[in-house]
Amino acid sequence: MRVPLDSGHAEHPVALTIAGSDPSGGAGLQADLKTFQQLGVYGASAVTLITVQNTRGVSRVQLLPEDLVLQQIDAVLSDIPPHAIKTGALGGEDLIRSIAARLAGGTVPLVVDPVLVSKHGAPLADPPAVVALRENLLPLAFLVTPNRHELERLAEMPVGDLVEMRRAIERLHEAGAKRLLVKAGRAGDRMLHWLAEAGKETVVLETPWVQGGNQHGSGCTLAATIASFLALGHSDLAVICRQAIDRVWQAVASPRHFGQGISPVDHMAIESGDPSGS
Ligand code: PXL
Repeated sequence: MRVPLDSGHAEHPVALTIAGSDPSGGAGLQADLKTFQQLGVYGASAVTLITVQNTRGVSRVQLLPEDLVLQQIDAVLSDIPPHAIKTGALGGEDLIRSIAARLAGGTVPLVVDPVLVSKHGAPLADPPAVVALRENLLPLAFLVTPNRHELERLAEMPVGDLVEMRRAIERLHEAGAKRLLVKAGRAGDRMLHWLAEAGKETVVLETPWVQGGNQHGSGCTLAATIASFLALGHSDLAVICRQAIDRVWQAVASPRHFGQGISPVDHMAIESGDPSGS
């Protein structure tokens, strides 16, 4: 179902991603930049870590020095002020705390995709980094977009059923995360996301379950789509999330596949342009 978005305001919208590099182009900052571009948003990026991977797996993860990452962020912020910022894989505890200090007090919406492992299970954040994410970055976020595993790690509790999911979300609200879009899981032939805002009723967003499909980078792409809509000036979060899930899952279901492993999201299949129609 298509829901019209409210009309945007940024004439030349800009989004900044602070994320890791995926040379296969499916996830990480490459996914973010393609998504921004596809949706009519100028993309800037600061690289936090470099993975060596393709669609079949990850063979190396190299964190970049803290000062190098912070200098990239400063270079962009001081020259091309973004209308939205998105974070992905960030690296270690110290870097996460420093990035949070840089972003604190900012006025543009921040979408935090709390990436902890790659699609193939390679760790992209150690336990102290998870604590730093929860303590320092989540309270700054306009929206946090965990999947179930990330929710479990951030809330430090198992999430085996919907009651536990609600409790884990509550814990993250208590830790300062104002809004969460949780990839809640599969229910028959549907996939469910929960949009949870502290003090409000949870909104359940459904999309058809895609068997197989272009799943590599789907989380990054969803968060980047939401960041794009925010950069474009849209503000109704329930509508933004519904539109983003709709469009990303069309690209997951696209018949165009790449690579020999888990195919990346077909970013070119994301329905483009400002969806407000105005
Ligand atoms: O999809 C999560 C993700 C984020 N960032 C980088 C990745 C991955 C998954 O592989 O490699 C750099």
